[in-house]
Amino acid sequence: MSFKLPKLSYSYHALEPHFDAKTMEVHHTKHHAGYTANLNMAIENTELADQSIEEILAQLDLENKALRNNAGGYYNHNLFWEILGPPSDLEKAPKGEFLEAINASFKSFDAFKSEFSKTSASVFGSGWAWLCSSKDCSLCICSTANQDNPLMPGIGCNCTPILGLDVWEHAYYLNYQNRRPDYIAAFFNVVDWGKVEKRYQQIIS
Ligand code: MN3
Repeated sequence: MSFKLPKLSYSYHALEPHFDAKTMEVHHTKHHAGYTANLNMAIENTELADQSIEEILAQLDLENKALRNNAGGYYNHNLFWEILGPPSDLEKAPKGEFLEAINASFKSFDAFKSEFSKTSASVFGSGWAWLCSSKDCSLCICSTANQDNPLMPGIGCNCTPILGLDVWEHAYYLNYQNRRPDYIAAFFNVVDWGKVEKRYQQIIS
């Protein structure tokens, strides 16, 4: 079995003006495709070849740099594309018991956005910011370097990601240059909270 680059459920233009089409296309067809190809090379003819990406990440040897970077890069981008959507066709805010969980963990949705933005802006160099959920319904924000993610053992972020923001320069430099805070603000216009809630429900159920 080998991993496949997922098709996006929207066009490269669909997230404009927040995420531009050229960045989306290069990000998906070059960066994500590269992680996918290199992940497949790293697991070829090993006992990992029949495992799910979650299984590979859960038992990852952090010293295996090729696997760490590319299994992480593959999973992280899958999640990233999944929770985005065209601004005209998405749920703009959390609702119901998911909103209650956000309020319980962060006081309010606005306070969550502010803390998540601060964490994203503070990642030094390349990495990701995450909103994670535990089985007890509590939520937390954390960040990881490079293509690491909270599913990797001993990474210091002990829960399951339901939303992630790529803060590598390749995710925003064409449109925003060095203005990462503007990119972070734009991100919130293209998050589909219905998709994030779906991931939340899978973890707590
Ligand atoms: Mn990326």
